[in-house]
Amino acid sequence: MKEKLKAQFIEQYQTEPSVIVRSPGRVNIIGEHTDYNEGFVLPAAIDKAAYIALSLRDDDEIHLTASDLNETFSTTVAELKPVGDISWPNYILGSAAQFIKRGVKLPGFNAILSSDVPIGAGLSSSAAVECATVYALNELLQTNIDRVAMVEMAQKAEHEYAGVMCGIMDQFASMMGKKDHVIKLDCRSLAYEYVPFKLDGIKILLLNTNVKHSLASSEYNTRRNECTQAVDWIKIHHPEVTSLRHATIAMLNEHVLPKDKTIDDRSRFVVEEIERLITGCADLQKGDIAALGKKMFATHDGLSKMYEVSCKELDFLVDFVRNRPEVIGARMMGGGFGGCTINLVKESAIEELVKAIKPAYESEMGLQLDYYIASIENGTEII
Ligand code: GAF
Repeated sequence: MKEKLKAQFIEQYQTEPSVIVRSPGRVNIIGEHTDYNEGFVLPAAIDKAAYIALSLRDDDEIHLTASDLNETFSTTVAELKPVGDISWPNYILGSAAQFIKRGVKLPGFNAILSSDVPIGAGLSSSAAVECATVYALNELLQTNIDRVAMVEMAQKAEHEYAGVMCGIMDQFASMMGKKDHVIKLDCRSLAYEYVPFKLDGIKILLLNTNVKHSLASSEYNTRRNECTQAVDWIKIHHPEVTSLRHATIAMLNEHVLPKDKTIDDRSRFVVEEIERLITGCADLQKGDIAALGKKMFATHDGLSKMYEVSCKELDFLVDFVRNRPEVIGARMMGGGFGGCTINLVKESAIEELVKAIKPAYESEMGLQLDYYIASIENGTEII
């Protein structure tokens, strides 16, 4: 990838890139829609990544190329703003804009982007680009911003330039990932712990529905607002509760359920999911993978029935593997409405499983099923 990007950069901009950065996509073992509720998540960076080659310019022009799409985009630092009709420049421009917001004098730059994180697959292809851009610019501008602050800048890029009010999980996993470890992240304090994740004979199998329903980002923002509404109702009686992280089932029974069943379902899922993550992470640390796997199925059911962010394609894939002894756990992953399921599967049985599920999915849904065996890798780095 390094040599390929370098050659493309020279061809496009007639100079060598000053830096090439790799930033990975992510999986999340358990803990979905908990990050923006100040709960915990358990993600890891994977072997699929975005790569950006970048050089600063002497003027204020910004020239971008998406090499996989064969598209270019140009603007200037003075005119930096979100672009309406295409999405990929926004991840780079939004990340660059964060430097200006920090008072850094940003010159123009040339960049080439390439990525093998499938788009719309729930593997955080956009966070990977944001983290790669922030990291590359931090390096070249010598701004010495620490990694966690860069995570926050990348998250703001998504809020301000892509319009998705995401939590911090995806950018954190991409930037902070560690080979063969998952990250137990407290999204309130940003305290984190690396937990070993090397399971004998078990692999992470991602099944890509190849569908991304158009409501994904609007429904995401709606879920956030629904959680805020629940907190507002609880706060009237318990002023110390400022997020669902500190809500209890008893509080929901008393102050949310009588008001609105849907908002109760949403917030009940989140309160249960935070608990599931804590106990599921303890299962992992004890080596009780079967118990963790059961919780993954429970997470899927909650996301599907209470949080209502699944879809028929994701439900089909999870139901198909539910009673197969070779599948330890499975669930939809990420924001929802399409993308991948994450499956913990006995390595020796993966081939057979794929042979069975692929034609079943394709004939039932009329869509192609792609699959990847993900390995857990380090986070953002210069290559
Ligand atoms: C998306 C968001 F970007 C994350 O912040 C997180 O909320 C996730 O959906 C759901 O857990 O990936």
